[in-house]
Amino acid sequence: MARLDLSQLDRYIGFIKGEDIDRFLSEFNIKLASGTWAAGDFSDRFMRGGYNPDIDTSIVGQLKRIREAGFIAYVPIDVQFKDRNLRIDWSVVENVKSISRELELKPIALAMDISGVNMFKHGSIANPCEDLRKRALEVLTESMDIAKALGVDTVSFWPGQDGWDYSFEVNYGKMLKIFMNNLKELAIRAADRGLTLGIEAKVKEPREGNMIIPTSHASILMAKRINDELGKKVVGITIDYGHELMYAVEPAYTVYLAKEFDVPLLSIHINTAKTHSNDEDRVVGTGDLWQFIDFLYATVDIGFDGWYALDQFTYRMNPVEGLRKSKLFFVNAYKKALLLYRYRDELEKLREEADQGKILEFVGEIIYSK
Ligand SMILES: [Mn+2]
Repeated sequence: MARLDLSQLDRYIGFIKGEDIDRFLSEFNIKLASGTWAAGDFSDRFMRGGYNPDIDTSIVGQLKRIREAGFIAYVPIDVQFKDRNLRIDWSVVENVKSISRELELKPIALAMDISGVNMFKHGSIANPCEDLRKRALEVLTESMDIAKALGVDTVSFWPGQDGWDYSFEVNYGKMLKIFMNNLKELAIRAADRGLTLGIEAKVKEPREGNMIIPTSHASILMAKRINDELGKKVVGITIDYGHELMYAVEPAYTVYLAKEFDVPLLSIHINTAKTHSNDEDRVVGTGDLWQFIDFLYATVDIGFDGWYALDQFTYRMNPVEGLRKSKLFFVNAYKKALLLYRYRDELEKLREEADQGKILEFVGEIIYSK
């Protein structure tokens, strides 16, 4: 990769910490942001009142914590700018813009997530009720106005409640058709506004059966078809590392799959989950390190130059501490990916020889030392 002078890696021997963390990110042009939701508070069905009930849970409080944790960029959620009737509260938009300037924080995309709006508990643009589908389309279109006002060029849509809990609950064919038609309509509206539309897959949760986009294989297929029909690349995907592990695919493979089918990889959500588990959203880099570094390597190898955004829920940790730890481990894992990439010709040669022992030793030496 021409833009990187990988010989500079020699300056980062051992565990990167302190001021070297930001130096590393800027030196290698790595873009790291945080979702506002990752700054807390966090609640679940066991602790409905939240795990940190004393913190400021407003978007302003979240932005302050993201800044305090040493971040320069963030991704907000559309509903944070809307009132109970889902009308945009422009005073919040203006306030967030001014606080962002003050904190020197930059919004880099807008997450569109209405899965927490009770009215849409049976789904948004694939809701069984036509009136609610129309309303969801309207609400999401209005969200694009927020994106424009914030000056971001990507909206990322995660249809968490569109799906089913039980076998036979829905006609999958009908639901898919409705979803695809409305997704295309959303894409057209995004394009009209100069925005790209990201879609994020997840196999389940909150839906207990499947979500309408259960895997990135499906999101790639959906994006591809709509882009082909529109004759331009409006729809891309967001890969959530933990979501890939939920259905036990190789996350690095998904990165190459999007590339192979010419579907834009618009952003990457990072966190940690166990294979075939729930969406744990734990601190980055605390799981299978080989697999995570392999994933980061894949993003470097395909030339991904977008944002990695923390999508985590560190329930029993102070959110600022959780964000800091993820940044710390992300940087150190990324260094390993770059070290491997520096010697990629050698690695590729070993791969061609199909000598597993040599490949493992080559990779292992970098992962376990340096
Ligand atoms: Mn995510």
